[in-house]
Amino acid sequence: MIRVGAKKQPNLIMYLDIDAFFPSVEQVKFPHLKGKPVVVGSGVVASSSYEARRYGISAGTPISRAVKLCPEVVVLKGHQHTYASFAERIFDRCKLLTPHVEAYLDEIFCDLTGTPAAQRPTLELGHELKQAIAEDPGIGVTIGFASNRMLAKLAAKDVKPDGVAVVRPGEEEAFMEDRPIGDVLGIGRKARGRLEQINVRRVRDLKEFPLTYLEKIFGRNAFLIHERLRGRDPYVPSLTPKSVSRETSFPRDTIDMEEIMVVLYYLTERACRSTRTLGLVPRRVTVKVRYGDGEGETASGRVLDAAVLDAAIFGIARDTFKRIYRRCRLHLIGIVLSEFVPARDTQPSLYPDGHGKRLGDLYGTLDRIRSRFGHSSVIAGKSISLMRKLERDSYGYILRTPSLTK
Ligand code: DCP
Ligand code: CA
Repeated sequence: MIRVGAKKQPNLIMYLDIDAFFPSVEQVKFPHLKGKPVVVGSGVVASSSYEARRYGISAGTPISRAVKLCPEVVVLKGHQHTYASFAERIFDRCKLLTPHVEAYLDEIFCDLTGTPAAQRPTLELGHELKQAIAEDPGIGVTIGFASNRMLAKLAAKDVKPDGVAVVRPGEEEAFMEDRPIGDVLGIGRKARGRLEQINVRRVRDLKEFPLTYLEKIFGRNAFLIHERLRGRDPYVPSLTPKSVSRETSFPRDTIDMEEIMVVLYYLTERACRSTRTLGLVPRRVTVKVRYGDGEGETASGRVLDAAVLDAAIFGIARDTFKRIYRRCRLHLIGIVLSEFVPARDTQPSLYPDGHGKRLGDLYGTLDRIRSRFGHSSVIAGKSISLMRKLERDSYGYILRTPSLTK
């Protein structure tokens, strides 16, 4: 339907990046480290707290040099899985605003175009989200808003750490004008070096050149670069993930079927919750196993019905697992949900007479409780024995390997 006179809402992308990611998590877990110089890494610094940065310590600094620069620096080895579960909690908050997100390690792009959030004053929205994350899980983040991904990220970069920034519609070109050419997405170190040799350092300098010249340097990316120099970014990748997976290794390789099933159920719950938050329904369930001898296998099953419910997905995962399991010591198990369709396009026909709707409401409520209080705030009967077997903290069971949304 074309609505005459209806004004198209401008695109709104939010970018969020966790400040000093690894050390910030350590400072939440060990409050006595708050305000202290902390680095995480072995050999070299992977991530440095802002307190340590004041001594000139940054990512890539050898630990030995960091200790010389600041003898009282606290050096930690790091816990990948703990960091991943913190990031997941922060990203879950973002996913309440939109299902269209793309996350990497400690940063997330959220497409808010057309959502209720986009109707709110942008800065207010950013500060509110930041405040919520500062309270729980207690970490500083920086947020940028703009009409495209490149600008949202650059806006955040300018106000790091602990900032919120907006590039308003119409201000895009001016925002880029004075920036170094290295800020333009797609201009790498090599091209930058070449351009700097001919004294082209700022976006305004490179804008002087015609597209045919840009083609000599950037080949088929020339048009993209031409647009980005003007603050436009025509490249819009799909922000809907292709798959959501959760996997974990066992504390000890196991053949205990009960333990394996409990872990698979738990992983299923985590993956299902994540896809529900995204407003998606999977059409394929893949199970991945790796044995103690390093051999592995994957197999998948199709979801025939609108299986939005954990139990239905688990049934498929369990059957798939049983088909491939070799009855020897299992080292790792994982579940991958894929071939998504939007939840609103499906009818929950699994349970007639309103039963499906009631179950759907129940899962919605569970998801909301868990995104506020951590996954383990509500434990399904099947998962209870897991509490004794897996490492756990108030941030949910900690998966021994990180989870992925791709
Ligand atoms: N990281 C790493 N090795 C690198 C770079 C980064 O292991 N060479 C990890 C550690 C960081 C995380 O990635 O905590 C995120 O990288 P960022 O560049 O976002 O750095 P920080 O989050 O530490 O700091 P900032 O506050 O600048 O975002
Ligand atoms: Ca970061």
